Amino acid sequence: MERTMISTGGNTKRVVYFQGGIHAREWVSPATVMYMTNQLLENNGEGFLDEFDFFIVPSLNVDGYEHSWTSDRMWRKTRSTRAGYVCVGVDPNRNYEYKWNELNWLLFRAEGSGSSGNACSDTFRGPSFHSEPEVEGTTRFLKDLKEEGRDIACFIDFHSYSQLWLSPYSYRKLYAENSDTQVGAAKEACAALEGVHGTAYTYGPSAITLYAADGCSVDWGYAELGAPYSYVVELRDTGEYGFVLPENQLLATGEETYAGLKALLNSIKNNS
Ligand code: 0X9
Ligand code: ZN
Repeated sequence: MERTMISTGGNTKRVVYFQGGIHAREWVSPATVMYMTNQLLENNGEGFLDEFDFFIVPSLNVDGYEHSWTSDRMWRKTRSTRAGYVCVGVDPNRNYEYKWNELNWLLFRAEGSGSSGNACSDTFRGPSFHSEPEVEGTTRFLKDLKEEGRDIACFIDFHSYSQLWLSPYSYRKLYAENSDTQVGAAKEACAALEGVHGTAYTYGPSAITLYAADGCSVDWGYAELGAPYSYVVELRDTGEYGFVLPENQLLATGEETYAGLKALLNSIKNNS
C-alpha cells in the first residue's frame, strides 16, 4: 500500500487525510484520488499548505483492486484467506473498530445493521475488527499521528457510486454531535462540485440519508480518530453505468470532485 504526504515540513499543521479504493470494483475512486493528489502537487497545495498537511492513500485495497482487473470485475472485498473459511475476503468498510458488530451483539443475532457474519457475504465484517492489514495499517498510522499530538481536521473515504457526500453516523440513524457543521461543509462541497459539470450530489448523515452499516470508516474517522469533519463520498454515477463507469468520465469526475474538496477545505479553514 502506498501513502503520499504533501507538506511544507514541520509537524504542527492540521492533518487532512483521504483514501480511495477501499472497495475493489469502484475504479473511479483511486483514479479520482490520484487526480486530486496530482493537482495538489502541481498547484503547490492550492494555498492550503500553511494550514494543512495532506496524507493520501489512493488505493487502500490493492489486492482486491488487482483481482478486479484480472479475474472478477465486480470484486468488492479484500483477498484475505483464513483456515476454516470457505470464501475469500472481508468487506474492509465493515471492518473498522468503532461499533464493529455492535448492534448485532445487542440483538443477539448474526445478521442485521448492514454487516454480515457470513464469510461468503459481500459485507462480511471479518472475524474481528481491524483483522484486515489494509485497515489495521491505515488506522494505526492515523492513530500514531494523533498520539504524536497532531490535530486531525478531516478524514474522507472515496467510493462509488451514487453521488453522495455523507457524514456520520453510519451505524445507526443518529446525528453526530456537530452534524450541522459537518453537513454544512458537505453542502458547500457539493455546490462547488455541481458548479463544474452540473453533477448533482445529495449530502447528509450517512444512515439517515442512505442506510445503516456498522464498522464503517466514516464513523471511525469521526468517533475514534476524532476528526471533526469525516465523510464517505460516493462518486459518479447514479446507476446508468454504476461501478463500470466509462473511462471518458474519469477526468470530469476528478475535476468536479477536486472543486468539492477545495470548497470543503475552505469551509473547514473558515470554521476554526
Ligand atoms: O456500503 C458501503 O460501504 C458504502 N457504499 S458502497 O456502494 N460504496 O459499498 C456506503 C457506506 C456509507 N455508510 C452508510 N450508508 N451507512
Ligand atoms: Zn464502496
